[in-house]
Amino acid sequence: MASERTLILVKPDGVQRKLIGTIITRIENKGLNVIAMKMLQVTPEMSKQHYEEHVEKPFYPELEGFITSAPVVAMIVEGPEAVSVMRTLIGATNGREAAPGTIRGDYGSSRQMNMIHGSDGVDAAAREIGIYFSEGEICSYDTALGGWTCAAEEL
Ligand code: IDP
Ligand code: MG
Repeated sequence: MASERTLILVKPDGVQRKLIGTIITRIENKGLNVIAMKMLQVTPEMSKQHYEEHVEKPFYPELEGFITSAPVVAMIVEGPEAVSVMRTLIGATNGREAAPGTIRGDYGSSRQMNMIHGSDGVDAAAREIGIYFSEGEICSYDTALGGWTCAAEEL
């Protein structure tokens, strides 16, 4: 089981609703490591890069307006199967359909204002991390908890 990295954003609605701490706590409680983090304002150019698969879709102008409307908190999260573990923790895109217990299921009811972004695959994660972070901003580390959060044979 490979250790993976994924790009997580607390989106503008999450920052405005003061959910930064709640969302980080959910990630830490799951046992994953936050290995890079910063607050920034996404520009229209960054939005087009990040959401390249959606740029031609009818909802893209709304999405760009939303993601550039206020600061976001960007993070790189690392751990065993971090990409799919985070997608499961985040829940379905539409908060009205997201399962209770997921972040989107517990804190929101919107399809657009769904508080958090998580990369949908390992390749997408590598590409998205490159948009938000330089190599020097990444601080990968081992924790003292080490083998108590995941058995060695699972890694
Ligand atoms: P995901 O964030 O669950 O991967 P995507 O389908 O990749 O969902 O869409 C990216 C983001 O675009 C969503 O998280 C949401 O904020 C926004 N979005 C998705 N579909 C719509 C829509 O139909 N109208 C407006 N915004 C949308
Ligand atoms: Mg997506």
